[in-house]
Amino acid sequence: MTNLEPRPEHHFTFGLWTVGNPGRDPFGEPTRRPMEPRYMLGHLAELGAYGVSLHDNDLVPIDTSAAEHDRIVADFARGLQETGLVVGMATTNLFTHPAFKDGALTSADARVRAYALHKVLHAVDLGAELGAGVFVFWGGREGAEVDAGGNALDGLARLRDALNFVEAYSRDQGYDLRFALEPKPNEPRGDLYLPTVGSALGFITTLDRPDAFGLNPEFAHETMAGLNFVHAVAQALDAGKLFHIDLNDQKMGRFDQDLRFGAENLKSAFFLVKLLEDAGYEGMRHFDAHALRTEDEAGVWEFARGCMRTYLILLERARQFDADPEIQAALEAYRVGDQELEELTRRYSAERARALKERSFDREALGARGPGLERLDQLTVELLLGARS
Ligand code: GLT
Ligand code: MN
Ligand code: MN
Repeated sequence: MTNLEPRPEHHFTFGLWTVGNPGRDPFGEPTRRPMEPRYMLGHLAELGAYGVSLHDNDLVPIDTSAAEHDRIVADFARGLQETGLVVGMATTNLFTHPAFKDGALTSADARVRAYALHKVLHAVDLGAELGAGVFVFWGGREGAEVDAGGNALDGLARLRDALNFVEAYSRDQGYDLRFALEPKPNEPRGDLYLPTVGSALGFITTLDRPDAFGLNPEFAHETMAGLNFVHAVAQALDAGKLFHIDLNDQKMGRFDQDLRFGAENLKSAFFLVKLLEDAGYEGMRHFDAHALRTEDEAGVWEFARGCMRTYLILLERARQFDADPEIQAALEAYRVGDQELEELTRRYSAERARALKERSFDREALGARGPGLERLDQLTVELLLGARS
């Protein structure tokens, strides 16, 4: 094992709401005491994190006066300076207050929409002031339990207007912010709008400035929908839209568990780390998860340390995968090249199309070939289990 100590250059960040999660669930009261933001900064810095992310109200309670707001923000900025941590991402809490019970930016009530937009503009100011590079939109209340209100289409139009408004405001202020949509299929609403990475990618193309918007996909969210998170991230990368990522874990088909990274689907976590690193992803490795409700504060820091260690162990395994001669030979054998055919199919021309149509193929031989995936996958499993070191 090489050095598994997290370092700032790994870009590991945690939401204030993640390590600060007090262990409340729909059936039970909190099991842990709330922690002050500055206290969390100290612990995260000690563990080797690079920074934090926050909702407006993770730092500044919703009913704070303007003077008190400035004092809280200045105090937090001092904490950042002292610990060397940065704010990687900022966002707005548009889901806790009852005003948002039937949607925020997509609400059918124009007053709620205006209040939500007002809250986002202030959160954008806060994010810019604290140096966040990415601003996230997670539409936790943007959805419905019943469609009798007919909001599905109108909701998208309202969301589009709001996102365009916020982006134009940010540009007008000269802020250096990129915006990232975070899809989720359900919870807390019965159904959320923009449920998957694919839906969000499609929606972004309808915005005034699609270049300013990307994705903040979350492992748990695609998994809840029964989708393959590695594939979803690959699609976001392919579109140049992976602005940020929420790393955690999740059993398929359950409530949003936000488990410690790698706690459940180790193999997917491995291929995800490999994908991010191979693609040269430069953004934050952001953990949006929390300690189990069973845990005390010591368990919270174990959880945070565990997220980062598992990422680094998987990163080391990815390098081992690349250097393992047997695995590389199996991969080489899996990928069958054919220079002539590749040349013929690379780019359309009338001549190539004609030549391709005239070719005959040995369908039986193609169908008879075993690509060796059982062996390749078993080698991967053995590597992950430490049986190949
Ligand atoms: C909330 C949610 C997360 C989002 C956060 C951003 S808040 O905890 O479960 O997935 O990323 O608003
Ligand atoms: Mn998230
Ligand atoms: Mn989640």
